This record gives sequence, structure tokens and C-alpha cells, in this order.
Amino acid sequence: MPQIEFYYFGDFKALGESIRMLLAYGGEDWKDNRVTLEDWPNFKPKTPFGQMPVMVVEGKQYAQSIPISRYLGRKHGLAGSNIEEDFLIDQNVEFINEIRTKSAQVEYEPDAALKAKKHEDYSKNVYPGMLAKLDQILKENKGHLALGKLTWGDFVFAGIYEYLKVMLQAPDLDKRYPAFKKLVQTVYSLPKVKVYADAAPETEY
Ligand SMILES: N[C@@H](CCC(=O)N[C@@H](CS)C(=O)NCC(=O)O)C(=O)O
Repeated sequence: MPQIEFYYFGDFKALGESIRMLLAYGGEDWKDNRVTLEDWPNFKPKTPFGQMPVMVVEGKQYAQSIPISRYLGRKHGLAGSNIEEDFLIDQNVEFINEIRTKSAQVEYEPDAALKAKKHEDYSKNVYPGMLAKLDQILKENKGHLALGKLTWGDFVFAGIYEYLKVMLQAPDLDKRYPAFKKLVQTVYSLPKVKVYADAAPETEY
């Protein structure tokens, strides 16, 4: 029986992929439970927050994608070497999360006309500044999210990147910000992550 059971929607990388990649990077004995939309209503009430991802270690359930990623990063030598360095990783991971939540306000707007209006507004007034800031952060950190080296924050970025492109309605993000795609490739090229990704089911984002 695997030591760690991981649960997330099978058809998506989104909030689950950083954890899958960190489990692979750490050489963990883990099972990648890819939950279907059909099975989800039955599993949902059994999870801590009614959401996935969920990770089960020694029979105990843990939830929330960023804390799980942080935990695995600490466990596998991808955290800072003091609390100030940890702060810098957290700060920049939180910024990515802020971009995600802003774009979710648009993407999950049920009224189609309002959604289009919000998208136009955010595309003009919100996203450009945030994306330019993120690009600047990567440039100041030698292509990484923080500390000028590989940290668990890079896994969060790489895991969520394709999902962000969809949420931002920005299929041209690779072209506009080549540093983004390069960081994704850096993480996916790590040998154990590559083994995981090559064997993983194809998902769009
Ligand atoms: N803050 C949570 C958000 C988790 C979340 O939004 N999960 C979504 C999938 S990406 C979910 O489980 N949706 C199904 C539902 O709410 O029923 C995290 O980062 O883990």
C-alpha cells in the first residue's frame, strides 16, 4: 500500500499538479488518485473543505494546495534556509494565487455579458500590471520564483501555468513572457518530474 494517497480531478493539472510533481520529485511512494466528475459528489463530503486537492499521509487527510506544496517543499529541500527566505517564497506564491483568484472572478462569472465586460476591464486594467510584475520577479530571481534558485514555489508556478492561461484567456502568454514558459520547462525537465509527466495522462490544463 502506498505511503501517500493523493486525490485531485483526473482531467486537470490546475491546483493538483504542483503536488503531483513535488511527490514525484521527492521520490515519494504515492498513488495518484484521479477522481472523476462522476465520483466527486460521493467523495466531496468526506474531504476537509469539500474540495480537492487532498493528500492522505498515514491515514490523515490534508487539504489546500499551497500548504500541501509548502509541506512537500520543506520535506524535500525546496524551502528557504531561514524564516525570511521562507517569507520570500510565500510572498511570491501568494502573488500567483492572487492572479488566479482575480482571473477566477472573471472566468466563473455566470452572466455572459458581465463576464465579457469584466474580462475587457481586467485585461486592460488588472492583468498587464500583475503579469509584468511576475515577469520582473522571475528576472530578478534568475528565472525562478524566489531566492534565485529552485524552490517549491517554482512547482506551484509550473503546475498552475496552463490553467492560468485559460483563466486569463491568454493563449499567447508564452510569447508575451518567454520567462514564464522557460520556468515551466525547468521544472518539467527535472529528471523525476519528467518521468512522472511522461507517464501521466494527457490533460489540457
Ligand atoms: N483553496 C483551495 C481551493 C481548492 C479548489 O478550488 N478546488 C476545486 C478544484 S480546482 C474543487 O474542489 N472544486 C469542486 C467543488 O468545489 O465541488 C486550494 O488551493 O486547494
